[in-house]
Amino acid sequence: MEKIVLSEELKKRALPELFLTPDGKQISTREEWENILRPYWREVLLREEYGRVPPYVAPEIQTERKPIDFAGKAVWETVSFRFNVSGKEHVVPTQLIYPADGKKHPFFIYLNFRPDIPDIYLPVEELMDNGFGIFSVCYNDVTTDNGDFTTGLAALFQTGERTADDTGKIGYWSYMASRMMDYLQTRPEADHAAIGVAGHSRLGKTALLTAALDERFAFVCSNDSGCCGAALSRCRCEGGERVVDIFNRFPYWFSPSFAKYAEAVETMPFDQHCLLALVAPRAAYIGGAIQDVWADNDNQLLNCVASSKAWELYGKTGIITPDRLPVCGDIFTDGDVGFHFRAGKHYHSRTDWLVYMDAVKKYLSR
Ligand code: GTR
Repeated sequence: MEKIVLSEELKKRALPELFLTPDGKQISTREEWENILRPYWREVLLREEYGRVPPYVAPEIQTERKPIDFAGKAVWETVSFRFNVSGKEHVVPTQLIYPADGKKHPFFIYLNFRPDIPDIYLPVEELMDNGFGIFSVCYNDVTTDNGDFTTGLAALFQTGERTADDTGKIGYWSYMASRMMDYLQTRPEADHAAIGVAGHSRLGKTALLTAALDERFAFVCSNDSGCCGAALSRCRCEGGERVVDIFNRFPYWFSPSFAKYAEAVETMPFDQHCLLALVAPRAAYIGGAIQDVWADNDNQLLNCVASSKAWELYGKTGIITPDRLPVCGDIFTDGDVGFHFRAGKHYHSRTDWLVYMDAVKKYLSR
């Protein structure tokens, strides 16, 4: 069915054409996407928005089993990653929890605000009961959430003042998620083709970037990520966060090169549909909450619609949605791009997890 309301909304945003090459050619095949536009958008997003993520470094790994077993149903190990770059060291502690049935399981790599297990954002037993493993890291243990690039992993890679396309903090948190993926690939408890990444808010932005850059991730769940995450930046909705708002408060999440767009969003040669499209043909689930106006839910749903054509190139179905803006209670998870819109505030709730787990299970069984 033709989407009149949604396509009118998208027209107003005058987004850069997802399928138009820099030399003005319209692409229509998966090969052209993979050979020309996929690498192009990836390059643009790193150069102009998030900064270039640091080069691969192999960490030294140490594991230790914890005595807590979650009513006999799970195994909990701490896994520490010791990074050494030119004599500078940093250790990142992470938490690995998986069902104790000796079988392989799909996993969530979870970027969290706190190191706690369980956590208000991470209902561990619920995840175990649904057959998922969790590999969680506290973002401040990777590098602190501020403009100080002499902390954690940032200290190992950043020399002097940041300039141009030097990595922002989102890039460092994302880098860690990929190193966790490296390690999970060595663990027999994980179904290596069924590992996803999830995060909330600034870490939902990070989760999206991670899945966009690292094709080993089978799925991404980006909760309430909003501006510079799942929401389109052009034509923000009444009360929604603008690029200028985010850049003025959190310039260190991005590369310094992003500054030039803060007050000139319409000049950006990209928008967030270019990021979401990089996840195709894998699964992407976006969550919103009605009281979280700041995250611009209309623009989150519109991004799902705008980027879905990348899935269609693969013969897959992007988002399946009625032709209207979101209404509280919406759960659209029948396609490979999903969106849900729940009651309440900005928060990574059990309600969100239940939607994501259900969507991922459906996806993995297709
Ligand atoms: C807000 C920021 C949002 C969102 C949120 C969070 O203050 O403006 O973009 O990322 O923080 O991470 O909790």
